[in-house]
Amino acid sequence: MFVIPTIMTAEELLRKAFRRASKVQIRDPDYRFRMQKLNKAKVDSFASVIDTALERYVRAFPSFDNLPPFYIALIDLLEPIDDIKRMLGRLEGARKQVLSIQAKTVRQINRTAKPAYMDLKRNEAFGRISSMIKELDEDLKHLNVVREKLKQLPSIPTSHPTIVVAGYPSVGKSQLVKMMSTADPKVASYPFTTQELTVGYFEENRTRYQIVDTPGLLDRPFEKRNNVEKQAILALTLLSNTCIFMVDPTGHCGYTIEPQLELMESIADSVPEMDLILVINKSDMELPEGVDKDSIRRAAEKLGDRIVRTVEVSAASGEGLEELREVVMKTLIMHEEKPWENFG
Ligand SMILES: Nc1nc2c(ncn2[C@@H]2O[C@H](COP(=O)(O)OP(=O)(O)OP(=O)(O)O)[C@@H](O)[C@H]2O)c(=O)[nH]1
Ligand SMILES: [Mg+2]
Repeated sequence: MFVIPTIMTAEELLRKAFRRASKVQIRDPDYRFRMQKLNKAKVDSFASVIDTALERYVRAFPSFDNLPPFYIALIDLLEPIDDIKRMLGRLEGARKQVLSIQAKTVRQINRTAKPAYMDLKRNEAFGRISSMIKELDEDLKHLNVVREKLKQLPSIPTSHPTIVVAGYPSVGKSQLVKMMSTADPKVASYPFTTQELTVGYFEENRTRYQIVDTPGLLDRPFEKRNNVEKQAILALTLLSNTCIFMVDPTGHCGYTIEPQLELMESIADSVPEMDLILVINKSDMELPEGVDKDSIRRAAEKLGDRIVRTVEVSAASGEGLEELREVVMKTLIMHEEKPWENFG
């Protein structure tokens, strides 16, 4: 998602600048002019290595104020954005100071006829710039760590109507995303789960709809989550307004229906921004004794209008998926909040 070049440490950066400055050569038969040109050129090349590197680093980071809220929320979890901004601000400040030391030193060298004074001024400039860069070392190292973290961010478009899929393990979430997608689902990393998010797409009336499978995120009661996980889940609400909550009433997933319905309530309570579509999966299979679909529907009715619809499907055979697709599109479009319209 965010491609940022490797950030050199202060020592590496200075070594590069000194190496570049030491290679400068000037031809001029006049000794004084030669020394003048040589010293100016060395200062210029030294400063320019640092100027270029620092400018490149600052520019490579995203401009945080223009990012979609989904990414702002995720980045903020990985590393407080205010801290990143402060570090980048110090890099930018140092860069400007380097340029002003450079300009001042060149003027001083221009104004003197004494080669010894030129050397002195050049060395002074090198010294001042070096100590400034050394002071930046901690920021440079830290930004390199931030860079690694930003690399883990998922690349999920924020401009398509989006629905997320929740439910206990093995209820058939991935199967559903696969069956509902017309194109090959994409895989995106999500820094807060060991698994990767699968993102599927289908198109209707020239609109591209996005379905996000959330393994390891929305498959346990919200209350049992640590803070970072909670925030990571809430970030999904900045992408979507509706969640497919899938249950498997057959027990083949390894869980009875009761804890599954409790999880649904827990998500409805803890994530008030999200409406839910209850999907009862594996309609091609027998129900165990004592379980019937009407009682599941009744449990859903307890949640009132937070459950916009209940649909029975078989993600394996495809039964009910046409209806589900219609429900998904309508729900996304009718919802007041449309996160994907805020940012292109
Ligand atoms: N008979 C039947 N099997 C299904 C159906 N949907 C999914 N399955 C099977 O159920 C198992 C679990 O399906 P997955 O799609 O991997 O479930 P999941 O919810 O993504 O599981 P996790 O990623 O572990 O959370 C697989 O063996 C699927 O083939 C269905 O409608 N009918
Ligand atoms: Mg899965």
